[in-house]
Amino acid sequence: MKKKWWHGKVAYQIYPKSFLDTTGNGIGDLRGILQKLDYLKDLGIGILWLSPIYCSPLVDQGYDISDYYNIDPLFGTMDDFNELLEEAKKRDIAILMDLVINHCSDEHEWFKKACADPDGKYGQYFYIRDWHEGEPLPCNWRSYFGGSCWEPLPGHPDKIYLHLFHKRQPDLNWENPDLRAELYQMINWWLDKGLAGFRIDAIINIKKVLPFRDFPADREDGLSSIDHMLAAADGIGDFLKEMAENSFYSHDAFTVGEVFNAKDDALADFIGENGYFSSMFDFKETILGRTPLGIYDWSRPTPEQYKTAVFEAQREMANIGFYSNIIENHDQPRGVSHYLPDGEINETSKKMLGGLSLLSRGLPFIYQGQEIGMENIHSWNKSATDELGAKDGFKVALEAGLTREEALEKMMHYSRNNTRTPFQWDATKNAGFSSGTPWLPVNSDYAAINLAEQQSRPDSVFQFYRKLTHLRTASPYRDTFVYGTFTPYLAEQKNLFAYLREGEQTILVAGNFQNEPQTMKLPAKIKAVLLNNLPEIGALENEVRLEGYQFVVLEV
Ligand code: TEU
Repeated sequence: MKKKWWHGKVAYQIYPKSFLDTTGNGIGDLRGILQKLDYLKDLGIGILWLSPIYCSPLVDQGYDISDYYNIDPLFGTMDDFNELLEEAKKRDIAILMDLVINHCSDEHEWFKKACADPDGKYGQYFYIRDWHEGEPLPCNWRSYFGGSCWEPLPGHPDKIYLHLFHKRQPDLNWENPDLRAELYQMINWWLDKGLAGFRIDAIINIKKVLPFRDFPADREDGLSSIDHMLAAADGIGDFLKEMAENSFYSHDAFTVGEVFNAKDDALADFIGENGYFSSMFDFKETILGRTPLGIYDWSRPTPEQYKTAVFEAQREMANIGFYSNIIENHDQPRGVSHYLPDGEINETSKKMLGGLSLLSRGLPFIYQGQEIGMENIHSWNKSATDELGAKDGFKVALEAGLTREEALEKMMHYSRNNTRTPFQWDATKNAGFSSGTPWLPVNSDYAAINLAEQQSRPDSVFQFYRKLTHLRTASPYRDTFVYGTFTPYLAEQKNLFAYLREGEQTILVAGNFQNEPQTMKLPAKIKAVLLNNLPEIGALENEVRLEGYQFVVLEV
């Protein structure tokens, strides 16, 4: 495998709106990120992904871009951004922007021009169709945020346009070479500026089944999940290859795709040696327990299901490339609140979950706040359902017959706002995030869970994450963690999540994913204990006794 500059890094996702507010307007900003670069460096971070900071009406929190070439004044200026690139470079931190090119905002000038003249050049940048009241729609696809994916074109009662996400996020017509050329030009503009690469949003959606047609309805609304369409769509590779050849390859850019619905045999095309992307997120664990009926019907995975999904992803990518590993992002519940059983979420179990994820093969991404063990929102407030996904989920749940309380409880767990609450810097007002009123309330647990407290305590979750990143980036074991093989260990032993990383050394990584102790046979004698989330380890000649949620990293 050809070595790449990004292989040995640990990446970190910033959700700028909720990171650090330096102006007092309740919204995080670029100067806040600048202030914390040293903090991130100290944490061992080498790649930073910023969720969107482009100009946007923020209908979908920046995933609706109205100008790809400018920074939204809410977040700062282009000068701030240039300074961020420069300061990050000094610290050997690569910056990634979010590339949102399946759709733009309805406030983008392309869409405005398309509305002004649907038959002109910009009409071809979108999917616009003639339609008259009473006629069937071109297809019955359900938009991700609920309802039909067709909406009347503003100013044209006899025309409609396609939006797979919110109606204020019109889909871009990738079949049009002029549109594609315009996007590549924009991508190159950012890369020429010194950007290291991109996280690529919802990219699988760019290829539509054409001509539009219905798929089997999967809910009582008579609509069909986009998933059916994606499974039937062929030819996305031509677009992705063209994009890579026109922009990414020549810049040696790092790209990580948000790919939920890739076809089973497509992994090598996506992230293999000359793949479309450098990496893509492993969402095998993310989608566990989800059903097409809606959030109200979703259930949480057991530790065994979680382990099986990780092992499957590891097996699949082993000889192909590197997945990017996460336990959460800005669209998911907090990983500790989702994968650890209720009542068993504590610092020991949080360290175990983080350790299992960060030491797997692949590129680890830490989502802001994960390194201090931030949790889901604890008690309901407006913020839990005040986001597009949960808002629709709530409506669907009520339609399915759940009571208001039952529906709220479900949304509380899955609301995307769980991970979007402000970063908890310290125990002062608003967790030190803002001197004003935060755009989204701070999690009520901030007095107990905050960075300042954890920085001063050697056995904190934060200090444990530092040790994890150190093992991967700067220790004598670095190459084994980065390039070594991954082999499940005692996979059949219930609630034991263990694997071997083998390279120059042999390392056993093991977590006891339950409250009860259990014994684990050793493959060989322990040469060194590299990490342990408890003060001691019950080691005998051929086995170790692991306490509840104990996590150990052993050279054997
Ligand atoms: O998410 C894309 C996407 O497919 C999601 O709907 C995903 O299935 C779901 O969130 C999983 O819980 C991306 C962004 O990450 C998200 O924040 C945006 O809302 C969306 O694209 C539209 O740009």
